[in-house]
Parts: sequence; C-alpha cells; structure tokens
Amino acid sequence: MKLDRFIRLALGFLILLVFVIAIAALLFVTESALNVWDRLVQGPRLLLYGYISVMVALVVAAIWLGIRLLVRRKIAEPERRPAKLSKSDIEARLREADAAGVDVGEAQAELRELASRQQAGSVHLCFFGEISTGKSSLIKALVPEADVVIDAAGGSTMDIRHYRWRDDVGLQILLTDVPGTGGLEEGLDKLAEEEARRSQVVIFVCEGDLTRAEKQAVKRLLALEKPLVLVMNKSDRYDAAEQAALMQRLLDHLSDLGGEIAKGRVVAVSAGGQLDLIEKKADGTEDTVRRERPADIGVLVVAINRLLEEDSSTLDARRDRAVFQLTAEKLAAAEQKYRQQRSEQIVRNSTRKAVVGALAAVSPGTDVIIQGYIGTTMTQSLCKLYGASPRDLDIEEFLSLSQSRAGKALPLSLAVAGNGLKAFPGLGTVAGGLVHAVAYGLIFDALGRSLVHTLTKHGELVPETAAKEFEEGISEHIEAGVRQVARLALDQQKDEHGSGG
Ligand SMILES: Nc1nc2c(ncn2[C@@H]2O[C@H](COP(=O)(O)OP(=O)(O)OP(=O)(O)O)[C@@H](O)[C@H]2O)c(=O)[nH]1
Ligand SMILES: [Mg+2]
Repeated sequence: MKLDRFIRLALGFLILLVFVIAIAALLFVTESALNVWDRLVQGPRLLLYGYISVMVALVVAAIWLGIRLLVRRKIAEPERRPAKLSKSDIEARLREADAAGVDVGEAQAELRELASRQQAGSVHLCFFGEISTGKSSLIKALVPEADVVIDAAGGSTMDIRHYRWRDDVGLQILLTDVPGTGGLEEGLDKLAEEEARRSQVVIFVCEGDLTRAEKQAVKRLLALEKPLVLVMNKSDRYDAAEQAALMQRLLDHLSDLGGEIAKGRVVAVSAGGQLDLIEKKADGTEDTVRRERPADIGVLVVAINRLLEEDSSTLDARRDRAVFQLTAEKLAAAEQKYRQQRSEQIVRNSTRKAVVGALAAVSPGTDVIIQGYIGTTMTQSLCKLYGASPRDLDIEEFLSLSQSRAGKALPLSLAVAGNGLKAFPGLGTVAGGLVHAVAYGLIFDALGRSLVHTLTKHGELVPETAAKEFEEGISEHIEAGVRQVARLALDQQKDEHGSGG
C-alpha cells in the first residue's frame, strides 16, 4: 500500500521527535546519574555501599516480580515414583496422604503384612498361573497331608492359602496356593497377582507353550525382579521329543521377554493327579477305575533348592521392594478415588451456592456467578486438590475467558433447565426465577465438571486450554447435570419456604 505524502511527513516528524526526546532523556539520566555518583563518591563510604545495595535489591525485586507475574509456574509434577522406593519414602507418603484425608487403610495393610512376614522369617513360594494348570496338584504332591482343593473344572481355588512345606535353618518355607488367572470370577486375577508380588519366589505353572496372557504375566513379574521358576506341568501328556521342543520354546520366550533365567529354572514335571482307567474284566465286561497318576516333580524340588541356596537376604530385599511398590500403587489408587469424591463435593457445594445466589437475586447475571467469589473459590479448591498451583492471574483469566462461553450457552441451559424441571411431578407451572436459578446452576456445574477433566488430563491450569475445553464440553455437561441441579434447586426452594413460613 502506498503511503499518503502527509502521513509520511507526519511519520518522519514523529520519528525525529522520538529521537530528540530519547537523546534528551539519555543526557538527563546520564547527567543526574553522574551527579549522584560524584556526590556518593565524595560522601562517606557507608552511604555509597548502602546506595548500591538498595539499587541491587530494587533490581532483584523487579525481576522477581516480573517472573512471578509473567512466567507460568511449572506445576508440581504428578509425583514421579523413584525407581527404588524405600520404606521411609513410602511411610512418609502414607502419612502425608492420611493427613490429607485419603483412605490409606489398604496400603497400610500391605506394610503390616510385610512386617509380620519379616518377623516370622518365612519364605513364601507362590504357585501362580492360569486356571487348571495344576498349581494345587503340585502343592498336594509336595505336601501330601495338605487339604488342597483339586478339580478338573477350572477355577477350583478361590482364595489364598499357605501350606507349611518344610523348615530350613532358621527359615520356614511356605507354599502359597492362589486362584488361577483367566477364570470367570471377577477380581481373582488381581488377588493372585498381588499375592505373587508379596512372595519371595514365584513358581509359574503352565501346561505347554505360553499363551499371550501368560507371557504378559511373566513379563510383569520379571519387571518386578521376581525370582521365577517356570514349571511346565502335565508333561505326561507329551512324548520326549514334544517335551524337548516345548522346553526350548519356553526358554526362547523367556529370553524374548528380557528375563535372564538359568536353564535349571525351567522344568517339566507331572503333578500326578487322578486318572480314570478302563479295565477289562475276565468275563469280558469293562470297568472304569480311578487311579492316582504317579507324580514326577523331582526337578522342581531341585530348582527350588538351588534358588533358596541364594542369599536369603537378597530374596527378602527384592520381596520388600516389590511390596513397597504394591503399596505405592494402592496408595495412588486411594488418592485418585479421594480426589474424585472430593471434587464432586466441591462442585456440588459451589453449584448449590450459585443456585442460592440466583434464587435470591432480583435479576441475576452469569457474570456475577462465574467471575465472582464462588467461581474463584471453586477453581482454587479444585486446583489445590489436583496439585496445580496457578497464579491468581491465571484463575482470573480462565474465568473471564469462560464468561463469554457461559453467556453463549445460557439459552441452551435455560431450555434444558425448563425441561428438566418438568420431569419433576406435581410441580405445576414452573416459575421463571426457578428456571433461571437452575440454568445458572447448570452452567456452574458444567464449569466444575470441565475443570476436573482438564486438571485430571493436564495436571495444571492453562487458562486458554481450560476455557477451550469448557466450551467444547459445555452442552454435554449441562445435559449430564440437569437432574441433580434441578433437584438441588427444588430442595433449596422448599427449605426457604419452609423456614420462611
Ligand atoms: N494329565 C495331568 N493332569 C494333571 C496334572 N496335574 C494336575 N492335573 C489335572 O489338572 C486339573 C486341574 O488341577 P488343579 O490342581 O485343580 O489345577 P489348579 O491350577 O489348582 O486350578 P485352579 O485352582 O482352578 O486354578 C485336575 O483335573 C488335575 O487332576 C498332571 O501332571 N498331569
Ligand atoms: Mg487350584
């Protein structure tokens, strides 16, 4: 675009003027600086150093203020777990969470169980594997007097049981039977895997090549540094060549999964169990007889003995670490649950206050609601709950960005509120004030729900992102909250009439 002659002249004049002012200012500043400097140098030393210190302090304060105001504070990282948790780490975290109101009961129970096992000096060998691979049968073969449930139908073991096998010097060796994984009953897989993590050694029982689920389970256990013996049970079903091929495959899987496991720790056995045989009698008729299949588990005993020859303190230390990690996971789950419950409470309380405010106001406006005290407190509380520490400016910016979005959603919110109130029988004609109060409550509720999503997802409050996510989800949130908010407004109104009349 070509500039007009007049504008160009004016611009030239302006630039000249700026230069003149700049030079004059520079001269003025230099002169007064030199002046001050001269006087300072001639004056007492104390004054000079004092003056310099004040100047430095002012500059530092200005930089600090600038940073606080302009640079977004990095949010406390969602706590990264240190690679190796120690007892004191985990205890400190438990105390902190407990003080914050988190239910740490399950996590604490893990530490208590660990302490009692440490005190008893017991070594636990956990028989772990898919259902019906013969875990209980193996335990029965090792401890014949044990009262173990064995059944051809998968899912026969439903709980965790410990059987005393033998005592080594100063050690009590226990065999743990756990439910098989991959069964129909819900929750048993978790029960079994947690118990495997609490034991010093896992005897992983399979009955042939590993399934995909079995490979994943082995991988998880190896990642926990769990000492493993991989047992292929029911080897009586294979001939020598098949057995050798299967053993090679198992070794290959282990090395694929990153486990450096000694060859002697992969064994093929037969737990025995019962066998139905058809016998021909002398008169030519046939009869079914039940026989005990002979057990062949010598190699398993050898493998276990070798493993136990290792320093038992190493086995214990590994077990302890695995339990600390299990405890940390349980704590994290409890914290998540706590946050979810607490955030619902915060949003509900704030929504109630918004409804009360709207019911009381003669002509309420969304601006007062969103950007006012209730909006600020709700945002602050939710941020604190999720460990985000935004600057006050960020909260203000988020609320003011959300304001226009809330305004745009008001017609929808009013319509949804009207419909929602109609769903309550016996209400008759709905007063306009009530519809408005519910509509404002809905917007507020949507703001809270959206903020919880945002904080869960990002762990911090970035005003533009949070406001954008509020806009994207607002209609969905309004629909989702209508029953609850309408109920809340009606109860509120009833209360007021009740107390007023
Ligand atoms: N052929 C053969 N069958 C076996 C062997 N060991 C166990 N069985 C049979 O496998 C079936 C399951 O045995 P269980 O010991 O109950 O297996 P489990 O792994 O404890 O099963 P869940 O507790 O349900 O997970 C039973 O019918 C046993 O008789 C074996 O070495 N060879
Ligand atoms: Mg069993």
